[in-house]
Amino acid sequence: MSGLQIENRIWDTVETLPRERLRVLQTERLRSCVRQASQIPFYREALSRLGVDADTISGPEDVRRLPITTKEDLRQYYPLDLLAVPREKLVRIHGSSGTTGKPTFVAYTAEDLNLWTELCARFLVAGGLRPKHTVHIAFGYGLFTGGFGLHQGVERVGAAIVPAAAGNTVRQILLLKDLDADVLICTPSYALNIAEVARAEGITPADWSLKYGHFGGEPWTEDMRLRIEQEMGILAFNNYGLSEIIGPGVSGECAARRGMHLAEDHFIVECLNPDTLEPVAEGEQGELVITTLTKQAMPLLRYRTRDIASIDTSPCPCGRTFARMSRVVGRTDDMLIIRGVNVFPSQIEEALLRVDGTAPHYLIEVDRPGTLDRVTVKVELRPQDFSDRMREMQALRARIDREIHAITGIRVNVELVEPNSLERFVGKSRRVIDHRKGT
Ligand code: DLL
Repeated sequence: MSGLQIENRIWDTVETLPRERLRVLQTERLRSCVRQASQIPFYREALSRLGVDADTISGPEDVRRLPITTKEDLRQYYPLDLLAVPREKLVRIHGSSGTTGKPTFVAYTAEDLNLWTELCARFLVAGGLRPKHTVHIAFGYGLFTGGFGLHQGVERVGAAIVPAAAGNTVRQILLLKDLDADVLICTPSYALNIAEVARAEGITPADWSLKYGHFGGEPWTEDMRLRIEQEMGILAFNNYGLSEIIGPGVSGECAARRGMHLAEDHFIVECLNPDTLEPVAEGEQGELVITTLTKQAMPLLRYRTRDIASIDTSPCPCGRTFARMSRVVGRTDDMLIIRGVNVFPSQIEEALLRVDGTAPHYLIEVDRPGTLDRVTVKVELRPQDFSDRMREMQALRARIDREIHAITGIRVNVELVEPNSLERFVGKSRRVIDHRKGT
């Protein structure tokens, strides 16, 4: 663990609004959001079918009367048929990082862009960013919201930006060192990749000025955080968002790092049982369903994120009153059902990181040769632990198998592979190949 600590600073006093006043603000905004959404024929019809009139909304709970929106709805109205403003009001269009088929787009008015910038500044400051810092952004700049979103947030705070973008890891390390970056921004898997290449080049944390990392865009575990912090000598902060809603900035960690504060003044976030769409009890895991309260160009009502997490409204020592979401444990569409047991790739990652001698690089392959599912987990060894001795390697495999079984309850085939043999990612990682799909 790094010895660094950060001072608690709050970007916007609204973040400490008493929850009773937050309710009032959310209620007012929910009414205006329903009015704004009514500009879109799709929502106008759905709202009138459900008999919802903005004036009858009396509290944030009334969000439950609104229609649900899914990714399929966005696909159906491709490319930009869910606009609530005339096209000439748009100033930016981004897209989701969907790996299959057409992307889904998100459009911004000038006001939306300003909001997005503020939300990114908010979590960056909560996680230690100060105007004196130099920030290295190794996210892709493009349709993906990571690069531009974080860039705008850092600019708003007034720190210096090195817009390195993703890729060419050796060069990233040169820039990080020579420009004395204090902060690294990228996906957690790319941070690990950078750390690994730096180590191979003989660089230790003493050789650079990095102090903080802001990582997001994909699920990662607490053990992964520890691993990145140790390798880089930094404090690592988690931040969450999705392009359909606005991009990064939906939530982020404060100095206490006990969950990510949701920007509840701009979003109502429900945590629902994905099968019944009923709310789960506070602290229990469910699917996050988000309503945008203030977005102009593309307001979304009860958007099913498919992300599984829990929500905690208990007071946080930092003084912010906004609820915190847990890490995302996985996505409903990433969840593997293995012989009837639900398993998230993040659980396998957690198990692997508990076994000394493995690198946090892995690939999960699932197939069904006969009638039973078979899972193979390919795990990369660290160069120093790679051995010719059969007995040592077998003991390591057995340890991995035991940890995976303890966390997931399933037995898998563990295949140890050579150092540096699995694919490395500069953006979001892909850890699962499910051969059962499409069969
Ligand atoms: O990944 C936005 C973003 C960029 C967030 C950079 C944070 C930092 P999309 O490409 O639309 O947008 O992907 C959104 O990524 O639904 C989650 O499944 C996942 N995700 C994003 N942040 C986290 C996180 C951006 N901190 C999808 N932990 C979301 C876990 C995350 N999953």
